[in-house]
Amino acid sequence: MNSLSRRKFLKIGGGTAIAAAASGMIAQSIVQALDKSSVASGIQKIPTYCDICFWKCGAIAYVKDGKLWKVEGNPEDPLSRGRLCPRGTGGVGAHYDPDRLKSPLIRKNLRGEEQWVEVTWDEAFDYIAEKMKKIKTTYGPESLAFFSHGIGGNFLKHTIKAYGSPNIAAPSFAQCRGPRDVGFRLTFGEDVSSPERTDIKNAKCIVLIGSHLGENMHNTQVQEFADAIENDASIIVVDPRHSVAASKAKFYLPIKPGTDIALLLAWMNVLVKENLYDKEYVEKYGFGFEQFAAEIQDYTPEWAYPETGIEPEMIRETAREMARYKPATLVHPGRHVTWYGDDAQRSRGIALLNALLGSWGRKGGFYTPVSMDVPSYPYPPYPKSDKGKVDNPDHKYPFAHETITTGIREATISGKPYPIKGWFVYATNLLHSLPNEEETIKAIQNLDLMVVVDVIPSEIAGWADVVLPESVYLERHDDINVEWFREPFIALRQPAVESPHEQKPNWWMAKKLAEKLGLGAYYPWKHIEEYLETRLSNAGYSYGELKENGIIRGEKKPIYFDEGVPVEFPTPSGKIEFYSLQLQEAGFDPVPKYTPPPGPPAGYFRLLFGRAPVHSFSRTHSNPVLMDMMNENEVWVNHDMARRYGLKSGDYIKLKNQDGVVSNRIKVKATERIRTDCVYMVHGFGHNSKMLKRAFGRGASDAGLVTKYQVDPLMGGTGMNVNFVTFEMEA
Ligand SMILES: Nc1nc2c(c(=O)[nH]1)N[C@H]1C(S)=C(S)[C@@H](COP(=O)(O)OP(=O)(O)OC[C@H]3O[C@@H](n4cnc5c(=O)[nH]c(N)nc54)[C@H](O)[C@@H]3O)O[C@H]1N2
Ligand SMILES: Nc1nc2c(c(=O)[nH]1)N[C@H]1C(S)=C(S)[C@@H](COP(=O)(O)OP(=O)(O)OC[C@H]3O[C@@H](n4cnc5c(=O)[nH]c(N)nc54)[C@H](O)[C@@H]3O)O[C@H]1N2
Ligand code: SF4
Ligand SMILES: [Mo]
Repeated sequence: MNSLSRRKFLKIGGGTAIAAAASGMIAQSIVQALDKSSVASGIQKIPTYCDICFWKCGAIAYVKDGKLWKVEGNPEDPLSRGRLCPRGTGGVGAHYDPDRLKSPLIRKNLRGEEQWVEVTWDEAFDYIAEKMKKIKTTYGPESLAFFSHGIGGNFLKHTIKAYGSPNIAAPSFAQCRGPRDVGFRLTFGEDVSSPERTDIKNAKCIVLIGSHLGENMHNTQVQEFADAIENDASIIVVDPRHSVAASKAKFYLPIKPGTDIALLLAWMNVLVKENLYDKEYVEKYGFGFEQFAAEIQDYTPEWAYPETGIEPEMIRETAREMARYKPATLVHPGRHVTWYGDDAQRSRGIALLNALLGSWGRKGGFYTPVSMDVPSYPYPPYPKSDKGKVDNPDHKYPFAHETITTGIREATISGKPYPIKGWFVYATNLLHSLPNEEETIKAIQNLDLMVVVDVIPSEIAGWADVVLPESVYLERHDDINVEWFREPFIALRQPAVESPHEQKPNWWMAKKLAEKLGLGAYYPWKHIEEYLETRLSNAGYSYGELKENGIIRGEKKPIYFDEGVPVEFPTPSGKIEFYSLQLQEAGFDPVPKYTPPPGPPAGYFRLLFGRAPVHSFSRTHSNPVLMDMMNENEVWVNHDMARRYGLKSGDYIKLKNQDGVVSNRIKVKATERIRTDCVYMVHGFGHNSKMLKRAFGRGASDAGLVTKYQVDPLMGGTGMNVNFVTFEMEA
């Protein structure tokens, strides 16, 4: 790829100079507009790490004359390699957002009415502590559940564990990457974790199955993807929509949505039949290969063609292309994989395909991540719960290895296996992240206590009894990030500026609340810096050095089997499980099987959704810098379909789903770049929280249309690509 097209790719996809300059300028004008007074003169550079998404890129915050000026990548940081994605660059907008929560609030009227009384922190904690004590004495401490997303939840999690609840969940499992991790665990005994252990930069062939890198802006992956493109890696993209990544592909396969298992089986069939797989690797490390080969022998490309819409010759050619570059062929495991409810088995199919190509543990495939050894803080032990967790009664989902958010929601509605009476929600907008809003609201109505910690008046905050305003990441310390990555390092988040109002950091809230609950013994430290210093000095590192540089890097270690990484597969057989007895014993298919997904009714289209490069989930639409770059979403409609419905790009319509739910108005994008059987929109828009002045009513919410979901029987993940929409024209 020439440098011009690389730049072009990064322009659409990446941490570009252009986007960075633009947001820097916008940020600067906001700084000037919002506050002309100057506190201190000169420029300070404070290293920290980003929190606009959960990738945790090392950053440097610039403070000019006492005011936050801009954020750039920290060149010392292995994740950002000195460059942030456009969202990270726009992170300054989080500090200057005029719609931020300013002080603790207690609900005045009914839940969800968004009527508040401003209170002091003391009043807020007294209220919460009293209710928490009551829940504990009446129902037991397990009846309070904690939802969080991201490293900021660590200290509150500690308080909740000290209080005695094991019910702690994040949407990153059952609404995101859970099925993938289960599929890989069942196959290799380990999961791909986050950041993914994908060796994108050394891959010679990369297969993306709905992983829309370039729109999905996970920084390191996008930078490595650009490197791979520059090194002429062969790219194969499978997506019903011609994504940014697809525009870089040698082979683009516009698959019929929901049929990826059929394609995976056919690919594996070709690799085995044509003897193209890594025989030596499979013989040495594989378990049950013969049974596996027998199971897949009928899944020919001709069989897969009517299911997937992908021509048999294309299936053969792409299988051969993968084999040509093995073991440096990376079939990307994806991340947000909760699509159709058969997701753990689809992910297992991806794991098996990688196993045939010998890419696990090999350069250009999956490396073995390493980390520094930093012991956790020596806290007193937590109380034990006799009741156990509430989310997965009788191990209904036998392979769930994390807590299922929607399982807690179900228990909150039914009161079974035991009642849940309190929700403590930290940094997760459950109304946009869990499927079926109505069920979430029904659960909330059963609660005696609902607390939300947020930085802006999000939809979920609107349903709280108590809202606690947090300092944004550029104003606070958090736990250190001891990352598992291709090289070991530790990163520090530390404040660059003060919070503008009454906002406080999570660690402060967690400690204060614990003290009000009589759990002060769990907080032997006075300030988080004492905690950080203890953790680092116990590990033999200098907190002073970390403060100075933001990053401490360890020595590089081997990360591939050929470099001496011990070859271990922590599965029951100790090998790569081509045939899974674990699955068989639990009553599931030991090798994935394909069941066609129900298609859209006449006049309806499957609703698909994904990411925009400049926004994170539903959390950045109040950020003035990022909203300046994109302030509403569009619905992609195939241009022939658009013509049939008399629609053209720029028209506004509403989307109505199979259950009669109608969205906000949304702009049409008529395009050749999507199949005729589906439509696509960016997730996270369509806010209806009244206090979000800039974001309110802009674009439509995919979450609102996701009333139906298909639960994964292996692990309880919620497949959300099972909703269908039709068009309602504007009158
Ligand atoms: N319909 C639909 N549902 C989805 C997805 C989808 O694409 N479509 N994606 C799924 C995926 S992959 C994931 S990972 C999840 C993500 O789900 P969530 O993590 O719930 O993502 P958000 O909706 O952005 O909610 C984040 C909340 O944290 C708040 N916040 C931001 N910064 C801070 C902070 O510093 N402190 C505090 N206390 N709060 C903060 C934001 O204002 C926002 O309310 O959603 C899943 N659900
Ligand atoms: N800018 C930005 N980047 C982000 C995030 C963000 O909020 N903003 N969030 C991060 C997080 S937590 C996650 S989990 C990831 C999510 O990003 P990814 O894991 O890369 O992708 P998904 O959101 O699962 O899928 C979206 C893509 O899948 C395609 N697709 C839909 N149905 C099918 C199907 O049946 N088959 C195939 N083959 N493809 C299909 C869609 O057309 C779309 O291109 O992004 C991460 N990166
Ligand atoms: S990927 Fe972007 S938003 Fe996420 S942490 Fe890195 S710079 Fe921040
Ligand atoms: Mo995610």
